[in-house]
Amino acid sequence: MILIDGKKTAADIKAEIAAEVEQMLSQGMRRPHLAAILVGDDGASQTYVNNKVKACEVCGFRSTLIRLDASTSQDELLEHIQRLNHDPEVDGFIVQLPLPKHINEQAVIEAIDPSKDVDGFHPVNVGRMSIGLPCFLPATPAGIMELLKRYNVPTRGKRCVVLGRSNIVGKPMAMLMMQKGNPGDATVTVCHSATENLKEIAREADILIAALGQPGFVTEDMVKEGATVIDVGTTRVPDASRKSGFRLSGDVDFEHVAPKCAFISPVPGGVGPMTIVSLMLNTLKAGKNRV
Ligand code: L34
Repeated sequence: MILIDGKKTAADIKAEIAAEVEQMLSQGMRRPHLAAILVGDDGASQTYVNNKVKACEVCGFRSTLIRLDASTSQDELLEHIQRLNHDPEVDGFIVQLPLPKHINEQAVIEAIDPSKDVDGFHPVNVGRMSIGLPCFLPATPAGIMELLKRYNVPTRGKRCVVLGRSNIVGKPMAMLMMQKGNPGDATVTVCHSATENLKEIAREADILIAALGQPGFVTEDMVKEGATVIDVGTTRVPDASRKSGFRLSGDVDFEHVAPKCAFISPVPGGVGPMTIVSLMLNTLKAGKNRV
């Protein structure tokens, strides 16, 4: 069993990005600049956005964090987005999800200029990805593709099963795994809450990608011997023995599943850090496109 170390891989890539930024600066280009909008005070979102700001520092990027109160109206948020769309000093920006219930997420995503949409959530980028055109790839699926590539996990002709059909992970993940190339060229099945015989389907997977947000959902009996298992779940589970009062739980029962795997990614330290580094790669690309 080989442990897929997302934390180390992300650190390696950040060092590669930092070196590239130094080169850009020496050529008279300016630092890539990422802005992030965080609405409200959800604990997990704050952690993720803080990690993004820290990653910008490591990469040598400029970053701007815009914190808005949970009561911010949709119109106010759209005004911030318009300002960032038109700010020539901002290369790319994100609006951290989820948003408070009174705000329409889709309207917000569609307001972002696709050329600054470093989350890759705008329909223009989603459409371009689906037909293999240059675009910003969504960070979590892109990070998983990078892990499969760097660990030389065979994907061509392999059976890939994706658990979950969200717009930000499941759907784009399936799309990338079926596309031509390496990693890619896989035969993909997507399972969701209405899937019949999910266990049997999961057991056929050479590559199993769990993105449901249900702690411990993937048990030993759902995994084929020698499979590669990628755990996307990061759910905060109450844990009185921790100072924070919670621990992070993946969608995979790691302890019992890991011994059966060729490769497995842990939580934390697997996909999460790669999500952040993919955002850094998109920001680097946006910065280069803009100069
Ligand atoms: N707009 N919203 C937008 N873009 C995104 O790409 C995200 N996502 C998801 C939630 N909402 C978003 C993230 O940033 C999930 N996500 C994310 C980012 C980072 C981490 C996990 C999820 C992460 O850093 N995980 C660490 C542990 C962090 C902790 O201590 O809680 C890990 O090792 O898994």
